[in-house]
Amino acid sequence: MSSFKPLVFSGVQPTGNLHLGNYLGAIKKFVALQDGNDCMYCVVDLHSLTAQLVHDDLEDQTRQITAAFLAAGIDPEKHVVFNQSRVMQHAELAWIFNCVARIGWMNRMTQFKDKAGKDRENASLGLLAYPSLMAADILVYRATHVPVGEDQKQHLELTRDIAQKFNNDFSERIAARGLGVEMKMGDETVQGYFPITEPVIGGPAARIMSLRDGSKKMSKSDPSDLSRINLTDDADAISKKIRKAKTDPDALPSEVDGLAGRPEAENLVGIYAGLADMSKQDVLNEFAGVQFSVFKPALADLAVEKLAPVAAEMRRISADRAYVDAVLRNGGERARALAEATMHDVRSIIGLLQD
Ligand code: AQP
Repeated sequence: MSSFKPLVFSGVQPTGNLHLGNYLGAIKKFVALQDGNDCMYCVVDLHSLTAQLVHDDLEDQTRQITAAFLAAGIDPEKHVVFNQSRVMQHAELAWIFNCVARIGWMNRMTQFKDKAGKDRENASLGLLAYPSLMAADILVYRATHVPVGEDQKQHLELTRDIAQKFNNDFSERIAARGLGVEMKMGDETVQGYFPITEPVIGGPAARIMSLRDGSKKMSKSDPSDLSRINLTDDADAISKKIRKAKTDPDALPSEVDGLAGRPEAENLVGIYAGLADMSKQDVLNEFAGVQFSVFKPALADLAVEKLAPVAAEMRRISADRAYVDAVLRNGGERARALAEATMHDVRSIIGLLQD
């Protein structure tokens, strides 16, 4: 009996300027995971329709995210970089998962509640079904590991629930076709067609907060541009936003415990740690007792040093539209072949006639 081949998958929506949260929480991890793993990184353009159907510049936003992947260091020769809508099998599997998942599961998703707001009845059906499409993105490649920020944890738990229900509901048919793969579930060894995917979440920057409000996550859709550092910000903008970041009047503590109840201070320490590849404690070892008037300029210098080369590379790559399009086309072809192999099995397991 075989076991699942390790495969990393993750996606980013083309819904506006990438910010430091996307970079530290996700893209930097994508780059690190390239060594020693097969990886698939996707611009999830179909997801971007769930909150807003009409976009003025979806094609360019898709190219822009692709340029950010490449500028950050993702190698499109060794790994697969593509846009979701090129591989129609994502949408096909999402429909099947809509029939696997329960409405109650979707209703519990905090991202749906946040994004739908008070006017839930008027939210798109796509926004409610978003996690089902996300599960399909991952499972159509039978990916085993998914690097994401902490805000996506609940969606990944739902992906695991969907995989498990599919494996259970179709267990006999999966076994009859010899399509079961062995995996560990706690102390038990079970068989299933889909892996129970592991989230890769963690580190000091798994949840970067708004620079204006330490209780809200840094987000593309925050109306205040001062709340986030965009990957395309120049040195002056980065320094200004860090200078204006909300803080408290106290000096930095010597221990991580001393950051409890100080969300803005904890956020800036986390950003420093994420940019410098240090732990929060390492940062405090260096800056214990220091006032924000000293820490903020040090953080701004570090942010400019780390982000300026990525921004410059993004501009260079974006200018070569033919190259970006070729990367996506080539990645789409590679992804489609893999996704179709899964869908062939899935159609057979379910009993959908096919050629
Ligand atoms: N603040 C954050 N801290 C750490 N990680 C974050 N991510 C997003 N915000 C933070 C991670 O970035 C990846 C891509 O996110 P996405 O574009 O697919 O969706 P999102 O989470 O909806 O991003 P935004 O910026 O918050 O957009 P809006 O404003 O539209 O909601 C994911 O891995 C995510 O966890």
